[in-house]
Amino acid sequence: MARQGKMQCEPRWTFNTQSWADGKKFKAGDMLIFNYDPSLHDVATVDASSYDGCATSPSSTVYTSGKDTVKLKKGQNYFICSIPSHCDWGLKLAVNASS
Ligand SMILES: [Cu+2]
Repeated sequence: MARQGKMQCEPRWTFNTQSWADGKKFKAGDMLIFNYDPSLHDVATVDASSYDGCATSPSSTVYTSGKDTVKLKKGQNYFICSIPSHCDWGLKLAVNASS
């Protein structure tokens, strides 16, 4: 399906959310809006190994406002919740954005 302009999407930021992006097509510059209870979760950008290992790295950006807008970059974009164990319980998301 053709699409024009930038898309805004709101991922389900809760446990076992990995499949949220399945079947969705994203482009670089699209916005993901993370809506969640900031007393429960945060959103951290991570690289592939940190995504697999459920750990943030010094290069991670951690968002904590509860309504955080993140612009997708080209390629794989990885997000986890950095609260201990939450990523292990599936609060993680990988989104592939084409150019
Ligand atoms: Cu969490």
